[in-house]
Amino acid sequence: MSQDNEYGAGQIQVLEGLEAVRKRPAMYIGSTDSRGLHHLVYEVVDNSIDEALAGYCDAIEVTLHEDGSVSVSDNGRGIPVDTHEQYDRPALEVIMTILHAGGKFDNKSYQVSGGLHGVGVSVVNALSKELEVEVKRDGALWRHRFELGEPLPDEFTRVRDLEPGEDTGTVIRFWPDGDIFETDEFEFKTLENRLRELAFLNSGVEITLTDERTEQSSTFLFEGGIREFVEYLDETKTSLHDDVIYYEDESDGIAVEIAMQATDELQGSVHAFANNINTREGGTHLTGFKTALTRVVNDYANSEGMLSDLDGENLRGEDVREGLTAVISIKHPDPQFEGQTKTKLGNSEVRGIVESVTHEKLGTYFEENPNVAQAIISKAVEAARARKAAKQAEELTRRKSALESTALPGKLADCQTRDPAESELFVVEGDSAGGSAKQGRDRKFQAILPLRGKILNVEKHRLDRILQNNEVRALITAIGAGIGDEFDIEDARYNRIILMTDADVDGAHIRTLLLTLLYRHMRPLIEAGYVYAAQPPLYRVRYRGNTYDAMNEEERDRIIEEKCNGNPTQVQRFKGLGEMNPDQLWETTMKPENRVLKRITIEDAAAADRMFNILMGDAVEPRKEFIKEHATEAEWVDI
Ligand code: 0RA
Repeated sequence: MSQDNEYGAGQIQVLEGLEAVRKRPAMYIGSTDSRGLHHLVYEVVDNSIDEALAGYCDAIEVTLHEDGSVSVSDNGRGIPVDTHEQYDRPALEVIMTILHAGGKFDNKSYQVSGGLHGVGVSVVNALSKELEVEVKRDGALWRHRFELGEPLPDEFTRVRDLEPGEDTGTVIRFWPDGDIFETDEFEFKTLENRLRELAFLNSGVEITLTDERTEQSSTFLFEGGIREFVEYLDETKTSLHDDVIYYEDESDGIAVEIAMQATDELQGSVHAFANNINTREGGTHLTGFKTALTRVVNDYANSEGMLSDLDGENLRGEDVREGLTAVISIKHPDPQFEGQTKTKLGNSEVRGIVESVTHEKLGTYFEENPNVAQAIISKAVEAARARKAAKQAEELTRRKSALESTALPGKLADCQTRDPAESELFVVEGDSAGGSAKQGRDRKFQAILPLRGKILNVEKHRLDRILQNNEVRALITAIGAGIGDEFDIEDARYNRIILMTDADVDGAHIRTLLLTLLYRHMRPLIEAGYVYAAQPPLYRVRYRGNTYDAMNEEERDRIIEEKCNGNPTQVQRFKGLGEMNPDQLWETTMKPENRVLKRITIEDAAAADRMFNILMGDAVEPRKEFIKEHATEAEWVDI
């Protein structure tokens, strides 16, 4: 170790690097909110995954400690502790303190590092109050500690010799800096979802998450890799064939793995990953897959004369992908990430590689499994027919049709302003609540659309059938932006669409039906943050002439305790919106100064897809489980 009191060139580089990270953390980890906080963990785990991809590690353990720290341990080779020649300092220090140094050490073929995180573990170090590394290698256990990213030179020690047969590995434990992050609360579920995904994407690596705060623990190990990922995504669906279709190949140092399964669902989902990063914006791997899939299916269908019903037309990609669940995972030595969120794969050579692998392997699979090919093609032909029928219906429902000006639904009590930015649409369950809402509202900017009973379950029907439903049509015309391919958010007549349903099981069901419709067919509304759930109070407490409303039982009890000396005059439970008079509804649920709205967000397309399947599909048990688990999960906002 050459560590003297004067700063060497290396030391200056370290301090400048750490300072840059601490000054602009968002540049390195995206944000300093909960998402950024969780990125710290992913960053450290990625290093262990790299070690696994290099073939030296098959177990990773993530632990959430009670003191707010997180540790990530692996059984890899251990971070090198000898002197790094270029920097003339311990290699471990270089990796932990110099930006982007991690990867320069050896020629690992695929590093996880990419667009989303992959900035290197030194960034985690810079953003941690304290960080401790324990390495087992070269016959000993070594420990090194850092504060705010800076090495504590006296705290790099060889602790003890390894026992004979003792495993090598690395443990990195860090305490996130509370001055940097807006929150210090790690969420088990969030981490669990990402670690599960990593375990699917890296078969044979066992990943354990332990929460010492709650004594929860999950272990993921999938020998079947992305095949099991597809089975997981399709857990509640009916598959059209027994085994998941799977193929893999490597070409020019680029590894391609694809798993897929056709189901009897209407919704399909293709999830594309590059170097373990969920490329939500797609890219060349996805394009290559889609092109080849459509071609292989059409080639086979034509050779078997299966397209005679389509007036000589070929199947479109969207027909073929109806009900198809697929996971594409590629690993590339030098991935280029593009797009707004850097989640679009840009490498142009990947397109042709995925295309030809798919063409060859899927073509062969179809030849060898004609029953599967035929099941997939029959489904696609049916989809194509429905698509043609829907096109006609869609055009009729389009706002900019000749009917437009007079076509607003009769039940809509529209607002006076024509400025969408100010306008709100309350979609209300039932005519009686609709009546109260109409009387209670501020008609300047609040419109009311009462819907009667349950709308059609859109998960179960194709668009042509959905568009025949009166309640659905009323909603589409009121919003005024079309639907499906024709949807244009620029035409939305309201920038807030507020679902106001009863706080009971029926209300939750209707809200879910509406959300499914919006999610499947008007998704930009959700993405733009235009969709909200109203939160009517559940309880009203009176005490000596004062009235207090409570959203839930805890709040009710707190009010009774704090405002009523434990002795309220009256506690009323609102059973439904219809029980409130117009004034109460306005004061508690509609008036902007008082109300609490829950904004509906789509964080994770894969999770959302699963949710809608579980919630709207046929299987009852998973649905019950899911509702119990996620009952309180959305984000609360005051608007
Ligand atoms: C650089 C070189 C070598 C291993 C690692 C980094 C390494 C880093 C981390 C971070 C967490 N776990 C890790 N495991 C390994 C390999 C040097 C060698 O033994 O040849």
